[in-house]
Amino acid sequence: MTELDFIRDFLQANRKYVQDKYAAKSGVTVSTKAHASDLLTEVDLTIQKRFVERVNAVYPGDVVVGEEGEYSRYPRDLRSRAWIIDPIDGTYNFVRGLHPIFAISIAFAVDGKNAAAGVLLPITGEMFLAEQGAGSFCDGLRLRVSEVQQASHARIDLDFSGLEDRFQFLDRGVEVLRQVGQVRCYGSAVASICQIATGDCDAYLHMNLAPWDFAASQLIVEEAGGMASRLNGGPLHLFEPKQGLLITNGAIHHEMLAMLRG
Ligand code: 2AM
Ligand code: CA
Repeated sequence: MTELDFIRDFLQANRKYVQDKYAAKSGVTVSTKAHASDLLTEVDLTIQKRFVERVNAVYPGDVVVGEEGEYSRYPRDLRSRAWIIDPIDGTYNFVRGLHPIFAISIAFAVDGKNAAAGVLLPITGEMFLAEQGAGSFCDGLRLRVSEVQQASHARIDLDFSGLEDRFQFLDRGVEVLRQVGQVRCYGSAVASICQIATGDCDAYLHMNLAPWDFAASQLIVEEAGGMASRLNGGPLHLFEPKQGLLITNGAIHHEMLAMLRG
């Protein structure tokens, strides 16, 4: 079994649990984290706990990095075999049900670099899988980014974690709003970034994301021919403190970078 098989099996095995919880979400336990709209549910905790148990059983000694609790820290040795999980990305969407756009995101990294990745959108059932150097796929179909060449013709997605991110966006990113063709804001970094890989979206911009928010979808986009960087154009390394990132179809990357201040 490869690491990609392990990821696929875990996602398949947990889809029904998440669907059932979403269908009965008024009964799901919800608490808050950093601020009143930073939510945590029993589903986030259960998925992460199940994943840790599976990794410990199949790959003892591997490190798990996850959004919740004691797992939200980086490997002591960055060369370790590491699994990076966001048990539910788009937790707010899950809880409010305004838009059933949320995802389970899992990446496997060696030496601080993504090697395999899987993302499941439990409601639609779409599953994105990628392996370094072997392309990315959604439900078995090979993915390719869009050929949009100009930001003025592009659809870009944005998200904000909280108020501080919005203020930062006003300082650094407001020129994007003046220049790009279409703007969307869905509240799930993982789901939006995967849409760049399918060619439906051309860029994603966020001022402040952690590795579990982008690790898997970054590989999925890169393997579909796209590009990822920090907001200053520098490399997007996995285990760095939370900060901004830009992921695009590649063709509009430099034009988008030039719109960002600071
Ligand atoms: P999450 O749902 O897993 O928290 C838009 O809100 C995007 O930013 C989502 O992908 C969300 O991931 C992420 N995000 C990161 N930090 C956040 C925070 N403190 N509050 C809300 N969303 C956050
Ligand atoms: Ca997240």
